[in-house]
Amino acid sequence: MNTFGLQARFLVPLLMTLVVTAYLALPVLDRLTLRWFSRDLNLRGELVTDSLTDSIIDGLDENNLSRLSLAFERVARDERLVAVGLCSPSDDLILHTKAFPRSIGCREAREIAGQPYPQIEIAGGSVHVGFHNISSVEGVAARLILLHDLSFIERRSLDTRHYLVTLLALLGVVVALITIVVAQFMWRGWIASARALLDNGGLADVKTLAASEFAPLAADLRARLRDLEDEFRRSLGPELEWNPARLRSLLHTQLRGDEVLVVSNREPYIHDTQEGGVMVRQPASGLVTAVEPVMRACSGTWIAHGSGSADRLVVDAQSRVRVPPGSEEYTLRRIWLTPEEEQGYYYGFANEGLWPLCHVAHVRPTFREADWERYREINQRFADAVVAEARSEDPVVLVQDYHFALLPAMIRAQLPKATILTFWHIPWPNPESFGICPWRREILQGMLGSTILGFHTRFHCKNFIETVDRYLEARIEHEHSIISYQDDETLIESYPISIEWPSEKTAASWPSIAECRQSVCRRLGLPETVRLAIGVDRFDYTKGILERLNAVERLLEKHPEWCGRFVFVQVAAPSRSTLEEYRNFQDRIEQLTARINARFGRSDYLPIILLARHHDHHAVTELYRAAEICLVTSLHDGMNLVCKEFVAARDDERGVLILSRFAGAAREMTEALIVNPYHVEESADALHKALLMPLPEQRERMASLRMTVREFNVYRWAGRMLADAGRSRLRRRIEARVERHRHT
Ligand code: ADQ
Repeated sequence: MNTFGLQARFLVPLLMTLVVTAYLALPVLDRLTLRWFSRDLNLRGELVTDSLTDSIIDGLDENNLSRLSLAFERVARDERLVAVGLCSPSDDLILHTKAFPRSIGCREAREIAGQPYPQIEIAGGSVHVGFHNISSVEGVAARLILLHDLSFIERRSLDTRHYLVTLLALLGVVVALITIVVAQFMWRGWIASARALLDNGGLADVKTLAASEFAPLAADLRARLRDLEDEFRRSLGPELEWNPARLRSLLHTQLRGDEVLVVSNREPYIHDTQEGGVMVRQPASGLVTAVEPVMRACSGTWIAHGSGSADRLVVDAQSRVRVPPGSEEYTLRRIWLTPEEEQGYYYGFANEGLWPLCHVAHVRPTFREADWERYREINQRFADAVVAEARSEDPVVLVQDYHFALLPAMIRAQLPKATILTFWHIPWPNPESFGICPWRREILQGMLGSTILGFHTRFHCKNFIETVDRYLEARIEHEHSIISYQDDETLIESYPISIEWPSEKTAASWPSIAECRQSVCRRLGLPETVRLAIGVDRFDYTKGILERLNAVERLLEKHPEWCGRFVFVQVAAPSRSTLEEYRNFQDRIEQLTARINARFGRSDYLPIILLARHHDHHAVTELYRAAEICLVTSLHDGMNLVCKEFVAARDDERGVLILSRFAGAAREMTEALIVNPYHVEESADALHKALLMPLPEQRERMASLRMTVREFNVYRWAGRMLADAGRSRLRRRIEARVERHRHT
């Protein structure tokens, strides 16, 4: 309701009250004035009687009524006195002035004068009747009738009415004006306070909120707004929701069932020999988590490095195998690499060169000529595989990540009509940082073979465009984020990656939060009262695991009350362990964990539990649901999917996410406690705050985070990219048709 509505609500009853008051008050006022005037006229009558008494007694004694008559006429000249009459003691009218009405006799006059309002209507209007004794020494000598004009009283009463009505009207106007002014001020102040609270939202300092008189109101208001937003989104319903069905329909309508190929280094399923048999597992990788649902939806071909020990055993003659095991929804085409090739292309150039080059984590990139050569060769091998797998001249090829910077241009050289979508899963640095790469031009040229080049954030897009501007002769349309390089156009766009939102069936299959907690506590030998925080990562120096452990140590230093009550569980899957940097990193984490545990641990308590192994999806979900806090403290991260998985697992809308500002996810997940992981104090304080966070605030933040992740899910990520690809293909088809018409 706006301020006018508010004022109207107040003013209408006020005005009605004034009207009713006037309506009731006026008759009372009339009676009151009449009584006052009656009293006044009686008094006046007494005075007139006193002044005439002597003349009357003398006149009666001398029987000289004509002199008396003259005296009466003189008195009756008073404008308020209408007539005068004189009665004998036996009530006979013996003398009267000319205007005395015939209808009134002495008896009537006596009767009327005895009433509370002694008045009577005569021809000239209403008159007040006074009946006064003229006393002499012998007793009552006569009685004097005085008829006073009442019309002036009516005039005065009318005047008084006017005054009263004017006064009430004025009062009404003044009160209305004051109300409007006060309401305006109050409304503005109220709105400002409410806005301030709402702007601060869930991130407002708790103390400020508590201090504010609006705090309870703001909480209600926010809850109501969230409900309204919920209702709104629900009302839009499936229209907005991205799911496999919508993605499939998009593939069929916009890409008309065109062929889709995915290229990534990591394969989505790894077959390993174990205990004499073959077992299959899914690797711990954000990329696989993200792209797998897309492939399931469009049943294409996924080309990847066959890295499992039993991979060759399960493929056909063309190195193909149908996956996922059991449901077999798409084809996995494996590419074989020798250990030397893998060393140079994957560990060497991609992970010792490009990975640290793109992540600002203060680890120096290493560039070796031999690694670069391998990288080129393997990119070419994958490009050849794409061409071999393609059944059409213009397939849609999704190239994944920094292992294949050269692939887009290599595919373009063989399949010029292909639509190539490259997605760079890691950050893109600024031109200066990227400039230290000896093959910077080749890498940029390779990437610009793409039709569409995607990054997680606009910031990474901007860095890439500036890098091209710095090192290549390219035309850049900043307005449309399009780079034209050697006859080809590349659209640079941001597509924030996400996870597959768990279906109702999946969520229903999860054990309850209490069961997850019990099971995790039992497994780790913890009391169920423990306050649990978790971290889930690959062992990678960009993930900020050391910084996280330092924050836990600082928390226990600053707040010793958590000692014995708080446990941090770090799940870390070994990763790239053949690289020295990664082995050292894992050692440092183990040493730091041991030191902190030695410092704060007791015989029955360790503040940090390090689980250095891969966990299956079920175990990771169980941990997400058991914990109260999830710590994501990446020093630099393209997006980070762990934080989104944690939020998706919390269908109880509880739990607190602590998220690094340097993860791409921080741009979307603003309701998390955002921290700078380099600032140990800030991270420790966030941990403390998370441990103390009231349940309503947890719910509020978590509900909002869940809404975001649910809506911006992986199908949307893929859908937006594929829709852009569809538009680009349509445009090229139309251009080709126009071109044909020109030549015919
Ligand atoms: P990653 O660097 O691999 O991905 P991230 O996005 O956090 O990082 O994904 C990790 C995935 O592995 C998650 O699905 C997680 O559940 C899983 N995982 C981690 N540790 C595990 C463990 N010990 N056991 C089992 N599973 C584990 C890269 C970029 C990211 C980007 C993704 C997707 O570095 O910034 O978000 O690609 O684009």
